[in-house]
Amino acid sequence: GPVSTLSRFRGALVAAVVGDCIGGEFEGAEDVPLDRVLQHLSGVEDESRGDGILQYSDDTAMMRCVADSLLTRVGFDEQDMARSFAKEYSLAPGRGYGSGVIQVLRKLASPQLSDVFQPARAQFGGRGSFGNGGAMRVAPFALAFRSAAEVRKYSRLGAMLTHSCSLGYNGAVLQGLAVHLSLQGALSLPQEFINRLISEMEVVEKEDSAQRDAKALNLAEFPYCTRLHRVKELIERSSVSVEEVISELGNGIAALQSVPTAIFCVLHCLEPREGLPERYGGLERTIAYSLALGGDTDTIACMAGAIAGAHYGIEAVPRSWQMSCEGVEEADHLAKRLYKLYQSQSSGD
Ligand code: R7I
Ligand code: MG
Ligand code: MG
Repeated sequence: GPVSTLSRFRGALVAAVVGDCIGGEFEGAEDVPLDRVLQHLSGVEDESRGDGILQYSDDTAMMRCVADSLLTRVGFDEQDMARSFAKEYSLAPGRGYGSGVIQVLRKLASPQLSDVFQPARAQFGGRGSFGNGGAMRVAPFALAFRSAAEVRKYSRLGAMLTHSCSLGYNGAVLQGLAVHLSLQGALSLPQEFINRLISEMEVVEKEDSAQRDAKALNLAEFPYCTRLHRVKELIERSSVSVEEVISELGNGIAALQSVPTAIFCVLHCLEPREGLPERYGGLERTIAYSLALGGDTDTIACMAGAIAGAHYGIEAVPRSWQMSCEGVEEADHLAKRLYKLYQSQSSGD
């Protein structure tokens, strides 16, 4: 049946957490044989397995901070969000944060700090981080703001608290827009979905900062658009190997090597795929496929989970998966509260 907007909101945040928790198993693996993925997932389904709950990582920890800050401040407040990140890190530093970002999080804890964007700008010799940490936590922005323009603007600012390189914050913009479109049911027309993302990113990557960073990092102009065109080519093909996906799109910790990849995973798994159980629905296929790529599996599964969850809704996330992952109830609660906030705004577009 049709997926309600509330179900989409809950699906987005819950599937993101589930992707992070379930994906943690293979983080850093080169690529993962599908039977190992399926074995891991059947272990998760078997509630009697007794090896406890799968813990979430920095992806979920920071996403919760974003959601919580947007709700408490009824909108984006950079001071509050920065403090929330810093506090979360100081209370639970062992969640697997990127090795660069922890310096930013320590500086953000200082009460003397007036410009909360400054620590991020000092990263990596002054260019800022291009890691996927801004993108991995961005989903709540798409649940808090109604228009694409607002999602674009605040996804970028939210990412800039830790990622001042345009490759870092533009990855967050792309992921935020993907969740935004998916919440509106746009994945029922996959070609239009990807075309829409390409035209949005054409505008975003025209900016001077994007042009400059691409040059400084020896990348072709319009790096995200280039990858999205590759996504389009890959989904048009009847068969594509994991190796090709990894070499064309990447599976790494850089936003450029993981956000388009997550989008590909969702699009590729809209239909049944060889090697994945027939009983799997699209959301289960998406998570399983994300893990099989290896690399930054918790983050790719988290981002693909957010987009897919917004499309299929909460009903598509298996109960057994939800019960095996830490932080699912909290994510569901945050999603319900964001839904209320969203409903209370007049539609901006
Ligand atoms: O982006 P970030 O928050 O890391 C997120 C990732 C996710 O996979 C999480 O699940 C967690 O495992 O970490 O943290 P950063 O430290 O800003 O960036 C991540 C890594 O990307 C850094 O530790 C660097 O290895 C690399 N990196 C860079 N390397 C060289 N030059 C990011 N930016 C640069 C750069 O400019
Ligand atoms: Mg992580
Ligand atoms: Mg990761």
